[in-house]
Amino acid sequence: MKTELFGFGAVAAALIGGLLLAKSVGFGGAEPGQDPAAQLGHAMVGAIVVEQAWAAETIGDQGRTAAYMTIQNGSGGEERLMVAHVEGAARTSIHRTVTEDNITRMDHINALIIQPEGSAHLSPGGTHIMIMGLEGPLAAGDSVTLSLGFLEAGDVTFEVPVRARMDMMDHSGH
Ligand SMILES: [Cu+2]
Repeated sequence: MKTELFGFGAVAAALIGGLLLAKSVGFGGAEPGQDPAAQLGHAMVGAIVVEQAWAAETIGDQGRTAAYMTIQNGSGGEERLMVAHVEGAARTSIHRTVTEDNITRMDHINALIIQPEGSAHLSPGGTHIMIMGLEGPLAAGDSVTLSLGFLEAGDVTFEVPVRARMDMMDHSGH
């Protein structure tokens, strides 16, 4: 009698557990990759993974800003970011910030090298995608369409969120 009760309890527990499991699996199954907001600023092409990409809001009507991101190269060979383009911008180029003798300037670089199994971090005050000649202002909450062209992996186009400038002490001009 006792064992039967135990047996029933175990079956009931398994049933309830199974239902809960089925429900949570079903719930989770509908989510991955379906939420466009979760994909903002993320892209994959070939062995390249771009993460946490964002563009800074514009200041006034100067029509220029910069985009930042982490680019991971999963291949065993060197990769190069050759070109970038932002929809609605006249010009987009790859810049690095250089400080010499307390003077900070931006240098255009022809290609951003990403080491084999390495990554490149584009961040305020460092290497960035310079966006110039924007048709209109960009505000936090907007998004822009960014295209990146890699020598080996090819091209990828994705949406990048526009965020407020977090570092107001950044003197690099954007
Ligand atoms: Cu720049």
